[in-house]
Amino acid sequence: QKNYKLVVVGGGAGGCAVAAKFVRKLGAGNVAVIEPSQTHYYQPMFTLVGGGIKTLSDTARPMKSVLPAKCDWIESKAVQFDPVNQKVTTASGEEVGYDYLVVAMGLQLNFNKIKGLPEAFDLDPQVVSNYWTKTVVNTYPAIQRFKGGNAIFTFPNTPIKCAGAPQKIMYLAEELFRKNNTRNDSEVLFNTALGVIFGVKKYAESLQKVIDSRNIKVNYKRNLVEVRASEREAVFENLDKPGEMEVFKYDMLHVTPPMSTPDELRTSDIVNEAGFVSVNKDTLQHTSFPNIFAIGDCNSAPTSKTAAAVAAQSGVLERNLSAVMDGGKQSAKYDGYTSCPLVTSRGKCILAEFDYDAQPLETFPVNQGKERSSMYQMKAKIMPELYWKLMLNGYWNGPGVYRKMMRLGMSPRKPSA
Ligand code: FAD
Ligand code: UQ1
Repeated sequence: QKNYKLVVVGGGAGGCAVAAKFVRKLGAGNVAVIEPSQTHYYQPMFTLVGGGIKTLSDTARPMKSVLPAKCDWIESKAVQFDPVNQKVTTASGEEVGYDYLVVAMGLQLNFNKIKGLPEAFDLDPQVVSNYWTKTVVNTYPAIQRFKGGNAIFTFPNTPIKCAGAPQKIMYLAEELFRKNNTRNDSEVLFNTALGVIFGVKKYAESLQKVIDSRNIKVNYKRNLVEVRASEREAVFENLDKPGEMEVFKYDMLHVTPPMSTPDELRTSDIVNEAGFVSVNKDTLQHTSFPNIFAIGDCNSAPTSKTAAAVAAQSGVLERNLSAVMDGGKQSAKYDGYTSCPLVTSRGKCILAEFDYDAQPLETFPVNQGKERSSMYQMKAKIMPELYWKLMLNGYWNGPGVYRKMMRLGMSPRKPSA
């Protein structure tokens, strides 16, 4: 059995950032990353791939190029966690011991929880999903093939990553339908398992205006349970009347799948009842095992799951895990910061930023509840650079410091309109 001072499970957004930070502290040979995938994807760009603005290869880099050179890369899946004996077992049967463990395994897409999926992706090219690398490339062609009828966009009844993404692609598609002169012959529907359009009042109000002005129909408490590709029918359960089904005809269907933590994690001893790694929401330390921390989509911190949240968490985790390693007191506290750039058209974006209390926590000295081209440029041009160059190298802890700087010399409280 090989032993490391620190083992990081997952080489995604959070895993790379944490590994980079700690290999600087602990030195070469002391940090290992367990990660099975050969490719690292910048998932926030999938929205723009589906919208025909970027390509899948724009989002991809070889895993080797993003993992810190001084870390050992264990190229396999973690399949078993033994927190008592401080080791992780991989799919290839290797046992990896650790003093400290950081879990950063993200979320698993559960298309198979919907009857008729994933088969419908192969049977009907008008069934697509931005969430999966195999299907994100089909979204734009499906939009361009659409000649009218119902275009349905779904939101599942589980926590998901980037809760704004299911509607961002709808806005991009609706705009293309107008360009293609098919909008008058079509209905654009957002069938969501939720009861609100967005969890933060300020941005929900902004989005409702977009929805009204663009004549989009929202059906709340509708959960996709089946896709009948041969009939082009999508079956939704009415969550207000459990067991009652409603069938919608579709001519294009964008599916956001139910999600959970990966099976290997969900069935382990380090998760809560919902399957998320059970952490203290302020410190990100495990609630039972002080030498375990978790970052990002797979942890139990009750915030909206985004790369922006991962960035903010990475700074908190760095300080607190360092304190634990050095025998000091944990001093950093995560406020739940998360951000969702709500792209509403090619060139416009509402930049939502908020905390655990669903209160806006905006970085820029403008009203971010408005659709802005500056925020679109930030999302499309600046964010990718920031992600690849700073965040994955452990140099981006979110915009918290800049937010505080922007406020200096300005009014202490931002006017809300
Ligand atoms: P991930 O980055 O998903 O990484 C998880 C890693 O764990 C993966 O590399 C995976 O291979 C690995 N793994 C899985 N199972 C195992 C195992 N058993 N053993 C070892 N490794 C394993 N965020 C934003 O901030 N802004 C946006 O605009 C935005 N838009 C999005 C749009 C879409 C369509 C999607 C899909 C996501 C979007 N996100 C956005 C969310 C963002 O991509 C995620 O929140 C972020 O990547 C989470 O980081 P993570 O490290 O927790 O997980
Ligand atoms: C962010 O930090 C981040 O992670 C790198 C994202 O993911 C790509 C984001 O989309 C956003 C909006 C942020 C927040 C950063 C700023 C400058 C507001």
